Amino acid sequence: MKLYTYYRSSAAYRVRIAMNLKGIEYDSQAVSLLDKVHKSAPYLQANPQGLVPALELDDGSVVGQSTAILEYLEETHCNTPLLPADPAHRAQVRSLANTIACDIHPLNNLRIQHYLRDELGADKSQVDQWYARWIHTGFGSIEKELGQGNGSFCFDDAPGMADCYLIPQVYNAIRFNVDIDQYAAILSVYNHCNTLEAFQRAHPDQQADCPSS
Ligand SMILES: N[C@@H](CCC(=O)N[C@@H](CS)C(=O)NCC(=O)O)C(=O)O
Repeated sequence: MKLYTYYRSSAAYRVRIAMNLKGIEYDSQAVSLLDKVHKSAPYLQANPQGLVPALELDDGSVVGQSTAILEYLEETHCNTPLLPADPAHRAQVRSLANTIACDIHPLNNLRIQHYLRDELGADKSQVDQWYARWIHTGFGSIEKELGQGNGSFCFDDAPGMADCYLIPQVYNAIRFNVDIDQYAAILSVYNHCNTLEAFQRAHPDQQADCPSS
């Protein structure tokens, strides 16, 4: 399979973690958001949504949307499940993942930041304020949910689907200088997951398209 990815894309980072946890080999095709390659005709032909990531399957078809990709991988590579067996537990994990995928990430996406700045005239401090607002709203509830856990992973004692979403979102919050020191449970999971090779290999700094300086 071929993953259309960008080193700093947190949605692509989710998929990289999941593929590593599941031991799936894949080729990477870098799509530079900085150079607007995601809006180029060849990429739009492969993925008309014009977003990263997208996964080209073995039959040549291309799937966009990280959640759809993760569900596809979960269904086709069930030997290493990232969702718990119990339906109520699966719902809890999906609920955590959706807080990030639906309630944080789409509000802070690159195109939203561009829209705020370029079309609504927001300055940098206003965009930063917007960004931090939605991190704090989402992290506030996630922190309470994780506070009941063991501090190693989002759910139970193994890395799973919610960790695939949380770790890239924490990375982004740190990158955008949001003060997240108050979220002890989130930081505990973040630090623990980052000791694992599957998470380390998926890290933006380890990607072939990461600039050397
Ligand atoms: N809901 C989509 C979001 C994908 C997405 O927004 N990707 C970002 C990078 S993390 C992107 O391609 N941004 C380009 C843009 O905003 O123009 C998913 O989960 O795959």
